[in-house]
Amino acid sequence: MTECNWRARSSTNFTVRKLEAEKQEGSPLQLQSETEDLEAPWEAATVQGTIFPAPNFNPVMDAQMLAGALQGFDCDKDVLIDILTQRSNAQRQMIAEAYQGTYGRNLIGDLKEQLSSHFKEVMVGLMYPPPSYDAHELWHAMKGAGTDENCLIDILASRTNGEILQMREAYYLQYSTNLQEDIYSDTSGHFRDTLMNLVQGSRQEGYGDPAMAAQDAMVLWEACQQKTGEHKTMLQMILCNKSAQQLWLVYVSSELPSWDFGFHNKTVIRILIARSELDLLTIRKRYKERYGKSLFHDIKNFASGHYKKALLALCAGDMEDY
Ligand SMILES: [Ca+2]
Repeated sequence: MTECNWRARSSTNFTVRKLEAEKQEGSPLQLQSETEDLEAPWEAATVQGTIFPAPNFNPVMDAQMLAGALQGFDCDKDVLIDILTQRSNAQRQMIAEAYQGTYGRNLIGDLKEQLSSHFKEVMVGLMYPPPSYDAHELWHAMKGAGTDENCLIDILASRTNGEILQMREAYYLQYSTNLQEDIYSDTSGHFRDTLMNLVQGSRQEGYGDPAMAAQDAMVLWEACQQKTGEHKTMLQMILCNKSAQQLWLVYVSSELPSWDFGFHNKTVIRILIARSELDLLTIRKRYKERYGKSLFHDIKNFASGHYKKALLALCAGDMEDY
């Protein structure tokens, strides 16, 4: 049976410094035992991801397969999907190192060059360590005119305090600018107050009660819809006092109905990539409970081609029940 991969995310294996070509000596098995202590049994019982470290992992062999797929006359996208969606993020980092070591080329660069559109977004997104991916998403949510408010709330409300501190560091390293300052200048009013609170990374932690989350979801949804400021106190109380995991349930429950009115590709990609090792299985269950159709079913209907295939692989499951 699969088990919760919470510990993988709680660990510091994903620090942005991994980007700085730090040599990775350990095997995935060592990575797990090293962080064993961080796993709390009640978390394992509550949340479950869909992607796990591949057994018998060989980064050099994966790098060779990817090179073959990327450098051929016609890029073999199935190989990219089979490898990149079936490895943990930590393993993908090792593949990128092996790729660089063997071919002297940057894997993200080659993926960007060879791929296009949403499929490219998924494959490239999978290659970022989580804090860098968050930083990347936040940057794009704010750059230029306007703000992708959903993206800001999604990321800041669903990450743990430790993850927020790491994303701030990654943001600064990648963009040479301060995340708090960017949020402050790109937003306004109560929404800004809330985000500024969240980005402090000093909230209570721990997984919430799902029934409470459903109730909060309604309040939050109303608050977001009306935008009159009437619910601002409630909204701020929820966002700033509840734990990240509780917030995530609130967010998932309140935000996903909008998919009924159109498939918001950026949101779908971001959630599937960021949550696949953490709680995507739990999200799938709640999605099905709440909206009647499975996430798998909706992706199948809305997406197409290799993009669809990659999303379904991350979603990992075609069961009718969820
Ligand atoms: Ca902006």
